[in-house]
Amino acid sequence: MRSWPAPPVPSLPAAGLPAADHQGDGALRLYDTASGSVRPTAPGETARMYVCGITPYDATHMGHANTYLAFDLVNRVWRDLGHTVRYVQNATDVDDPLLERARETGQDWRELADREIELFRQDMVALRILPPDVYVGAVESIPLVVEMVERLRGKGAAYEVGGDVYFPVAADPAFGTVSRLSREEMGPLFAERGGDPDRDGKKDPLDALLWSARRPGEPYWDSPFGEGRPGWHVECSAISIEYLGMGFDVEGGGSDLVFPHHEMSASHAQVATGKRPHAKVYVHAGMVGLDGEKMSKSKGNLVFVSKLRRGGTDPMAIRLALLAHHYRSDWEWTDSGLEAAGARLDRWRAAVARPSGPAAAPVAAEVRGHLTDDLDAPSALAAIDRWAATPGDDPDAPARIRALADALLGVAL
Ligand code: 5CA
Ligand code: ZN
Repeated sequence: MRSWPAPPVPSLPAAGLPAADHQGDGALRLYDTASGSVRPTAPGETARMYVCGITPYDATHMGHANTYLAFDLVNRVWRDLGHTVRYVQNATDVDDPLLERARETGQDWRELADREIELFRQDMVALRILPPDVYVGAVESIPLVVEMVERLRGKGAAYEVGGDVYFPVAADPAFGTVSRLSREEMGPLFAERGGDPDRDGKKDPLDALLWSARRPGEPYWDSPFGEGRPGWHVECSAISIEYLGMGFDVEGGGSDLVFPHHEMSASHAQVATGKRPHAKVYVHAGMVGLDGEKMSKSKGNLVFVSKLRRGGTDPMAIRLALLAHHYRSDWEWTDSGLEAAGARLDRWRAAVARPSGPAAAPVAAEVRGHLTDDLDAPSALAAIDRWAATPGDDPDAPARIRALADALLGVAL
């Protein structure tokens, strides 16, 4: 599938040491859900990242934008540290919610998916989110999924229930190590997030669907285990290991994907390949809400990026409104937050239009220090606020701060 065009990224003076030297201190450190601690990432020259993409049945809302922005910071910080970044993202372009929405609204599911993916691309371009190197849909990845299910079947890690194929979680001794949840905690989340704990014939209520048998009126594909379509978790397992291999640096998504999605994807991949781990670090962005509830397509309480853009909101103000919150916190979208971001954008633009300002190098060091420390964007913004509010006589500083905000924060001034 087509990705989207990349915005230019200025390279900053005195950017990081060669990537190979970033073993500890200088490295990007991120909170890892699986270990419950902040850990250094990407020791190698190439940093490899997989981020779960949208299910394209509605437009990009602020929750999505916040999650993709968090991983855009990871991408930008790694590049600044001298890494080459290999970034892979999927789009779940066939799944229950998409087919339901298409049915309800009388649209062709493929047209709905294509249209929403195109709108997502435009939103990502407007927000200056760096594109994935591989942007790939579930439909075009069906041969990979079939191959993966075959591998699992070959290892005795798949069984049939009425034509559907399930993954027995008992096959993975490491099951549970991504989310670190107890079985009691897993049950309700599994049911809430697409699982079917009560299905008769399953060996364990938590066993996950790998392949869903053909149902009347729904799209299907042929496979050695019958006509049907892929389960959700196996889509991200198959795509991530095809394009990144096992043990890639970061797997990312919103915190609603910790369990079951990232847990199951890791288990499928680990059992199919006999290797561990699926990802070295599992990183999760907080949930953005509106009026006390998680913003979600199913709840319908949405603020869309495209709608604000059409109303004339500067996408850089949207970006700053999101960056004002730490990526791991749960927070509520408000009009006043957006207004404050617009005012900050005006202040920064006025400050970089000055003939001179305070020296840029200490600000760059501060911004880098905050971002490498688990992406502390709010503190990075505060450092630029202080620069903007202080007079100075360095004539090079305004252009340097402009490049700094662009390269590391993705904010074009
Ligand atoms: N296609 C799957 C992932 S393979 C999916 O979860 N799609 S989604 O469209 O529902 O969400 C896309 C991304 O946005 C996911 O990483 C999800 O965790 C994140 N996300 C969804 N809602 C919110 C929210 N309210 N706040 C923050 N992130 C969110
Ligand atoms: Zn996913």
